[in-house]
Formats: sequence, C-alpha cells, structure tokens
Amino acid sequence: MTEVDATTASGPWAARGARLLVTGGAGFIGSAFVRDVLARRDGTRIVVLDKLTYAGDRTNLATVEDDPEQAGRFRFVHGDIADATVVDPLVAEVDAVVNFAAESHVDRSILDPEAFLVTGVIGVHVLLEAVRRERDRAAAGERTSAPRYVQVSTDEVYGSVPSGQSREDDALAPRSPYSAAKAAGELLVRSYVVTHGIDAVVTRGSNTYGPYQHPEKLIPLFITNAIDDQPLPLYGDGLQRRDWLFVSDHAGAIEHVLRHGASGETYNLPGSVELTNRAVVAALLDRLAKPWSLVRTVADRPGHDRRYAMDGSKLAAIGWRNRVPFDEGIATTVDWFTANDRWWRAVRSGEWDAYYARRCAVHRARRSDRLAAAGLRP
Ligand code: NAD
Ligand code: TDX
Repeated sequence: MTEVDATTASGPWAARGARLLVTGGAGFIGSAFVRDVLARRDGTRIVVLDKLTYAGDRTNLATVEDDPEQAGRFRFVHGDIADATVVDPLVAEVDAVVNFAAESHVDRSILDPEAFLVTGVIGVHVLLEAVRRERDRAAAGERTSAPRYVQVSTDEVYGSVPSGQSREDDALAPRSPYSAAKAAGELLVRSYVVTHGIDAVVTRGSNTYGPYQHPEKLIPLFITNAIDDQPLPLYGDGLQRRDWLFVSDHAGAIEHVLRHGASGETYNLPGSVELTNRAVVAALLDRLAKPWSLVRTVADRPGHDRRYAMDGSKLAAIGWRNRVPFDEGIATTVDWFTANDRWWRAVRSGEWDAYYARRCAVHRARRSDRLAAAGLRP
C-alpha cells in the first residue's frame, strides 16, 4: 500500500486505524482483504459480517483469529446483509463499509438465480439505507463524519467485449443472472450517490484467482480435480478469454480505492494478463506435472461471455500497480492447493457433491440436445 495522499483522500477511512465493516469477509477475496489489512498492524479495526453461505468459511480467517494482536482488532458477526436489524447497528460503528458479499458463481446463477437477486439487490439496498442514515446523523452532528461505502463489482457488468478494452463510462450490458444482479447493485449505489449524496465508490475487478478460492471456479476446480486425476470439464472450445488478477492485487486495489478513490467514481481493476482458458489450463497442468489428457470438452455455458478486458488507466492515475504476474500467481496458487488439501477437501464435501452432480447432469443434457439438434444420436 502507498501512503495516504491528502489531495485525493480525506475522512477517517483514509487514515490508518480506520474502523471498517467488511461484508462477505469470510469468502475468497473478502478474507484476503481482511488478512492483508490486519496483518499490517496499523491499528485498523475490522468487523466482518458474513452469512456463511456454502462459499463462506470462517477458517479463511483463522490466521487473524489465532493472532492475539489481530484478533483484538477483529470481530466476526454471522448474519445477512439483507437484514436491517443486523446491518444498521454495525454501520453506526464504522468509518467505511466494504461490500464483498454476493453470490459469485455464474454457473450457479444459471441454475438458481434467486439468491443472487436477494443479496445483490435487497442486500445492497439495506447497506445503502444504513449508510444514508449515518450520513444524516453526521450532518446532524451525532457522529463526527459520514461513512464511505465501497461496492465491490465486476468486469462482467460490461458483458462480452469482442475487441478493445472497457472503460468506466461504457454502457453496462450484463448477460448472466449473476452479472445482471451485480449491475443492479451498482446502479442502486449510483442512485444513492446522485439522489442522497452518500459517499460511495465502485470497483470492477477482473477474474480473480489465488489461495482459498472456492473449487467451483475454473482454476481451483481444475487444480483440485487434476490432483486427484479426475476429468477437467472445459466448456466449449476453451478459447474464451479472461484477464487474470491475483487475489492479493485485487484486495490491495480495493483498499487503494477505499483510501484514494474520488467520491461517486467507479474504477476498473484489471488483471495482469489476458489468456484463453486453454492457456490457463496448460499453465496449471504444467505446474502440477499432470497431462492434458485429463481435459474433457463439455457443453458450453449458456450465454457464455467470450471475452472480458478492461482499461486500467483511471486506477493507475490514483497510484495503484498490480504486483503479481500470472506465472508467479499461478505457481503460488497451485502450490497452495497442493499443500492445503485438507482445506479444499472439506469445502468439496457437504452440498458440493449434489451441486457438482447436478452441474454434470446439466452438461450431459446440453450435449445430448446439441447432438440431437445436429441429427446425431447422443
Ligand atoms: P465468494 O463467493 O468466495 O464469497 C462471497 C462471500 O459473501 C461468502 O463469504 C458468503 O458467505 C458471503 N455472503 C453471500 N451472501 C451474503 C449475504 N446475503 N450476507 C452476508 N454475507 C453473504 O466470492 P468472491 O469470489 O470472494 O467475490 C467477492 C466479491 O467480489 C463479490 O461481490 C464478487 O461479485 C466480486 N468479484 C469477484 C471476482 C472473482 O473472480 N472471484 C471478480 C470480480 C468481482
Ligand atoms: O468447469 C468450468 N469449465 C470452464 O471451462 C468452469 C467452472 C469454468 N470454465 C470457464 C468459464 C469461463 O470462461 O472458465 C472461465 C472462468 O470461469 P469461472 O471461474 O466460473 O469465472 P467467470 O465465469 O469468468 O466469472 C468470474 O470472474 C468474474 C467470477 O466467478 C465472478 O465472480 C467474477 O465477477
């Protein structure tokens, strides 16, 4: 992190020792944010509010809870961002809210979209109402300053980008229930900035990977399947392109925007490299010394976005640079999953088997439909 720049940042959230509410802080990127901020030992205090869905895991915060100095600046609250009775008193205690909470997997949004809308729209609305109320209390002299709100969003709100790079003022064109819910959340934030004058910033991060990522996503699914010599289900031709961002760079860029971003602005957080899915799979198999023959081509994801790519000059202009190149990040990630099989084997139990069996059945059905449409026997 760079030092605070007084020309772009003012308010207690810009200073060391701020009090933060981190929603979704037991998930993949949120827990990295919490671990990294607290490990700096600069006095920052964090309350995590997390519903502990299948994707949330309190053990992701074990290094914090096991360290007495960090644990003294940390509190965990089990609850839902859509529940105002939980949210309101927590927002009253803090200088800023960083909202990571979301249903985050595109494939699940195709199977079961409702939770995406409840958390992504109603949940965001409850947080914004609490921020607005605290802003009013600050105006009435009942607290020293209004809280800042950070909405963690995604490059997927731009939809598929055939060429060039998305800029922050491009039109939103989401194409999955997941990205539509994320776009709706962003639009609500914007409406509270314009209508109510709250202090909010939005980040749009690109495809993120690293330790502690839930094995439903491409990179950890393929690493963990490959470790067990299980098939790797590659969608369609595998030539879809993503821009990969290592998790500590994503968490660091969000903190940078929290501390240095201009109120009411949106910032793209691009990754370090644009790769086809095939190239990503080749890289992780190479690190694991496993053969390409594990890869199985399966039916494509419906509405599959072909490419995401973002321009990062607005973020660079406020002083952020990613630190982890893809070759280093993928090596770290593969080695972490190899060394932490207790963590991912626990995550791949319980509801996982039902989810993965359902996913495989859907892919088989799509394949049969495709073959039948082509006049071939499945
Ligand atoms: P994740 O699925 O690993 O974690 C989400 C966390 O939110 C979990 O701990 C879950 O329990 C919690 N949660 C879900 N619903 C909740 C609710 N109603 N109330 C409280 N907590 C709730 O997700 P992630 O990959 O860490 O993503 C974090 C954020 O970053 C999301 O908003 C996502 O849209 C965004 N994002 C993710 C990526 C990526 O590649 N993973 C890229 C760009 C943006
Ligand atoms: O089994 C798979 N096979 C496959 O070919 C899976 C799970 C994925 N894929 C493909 C689909 C995508 O082209 O790999 C690519 C990456 O897929 P995901 O890991 O599911 O990520 P994606 O759909 O790109 O969305 C991710 O990045 C943006 C996150 O899940 C979102 O939360 C984030 O907003």
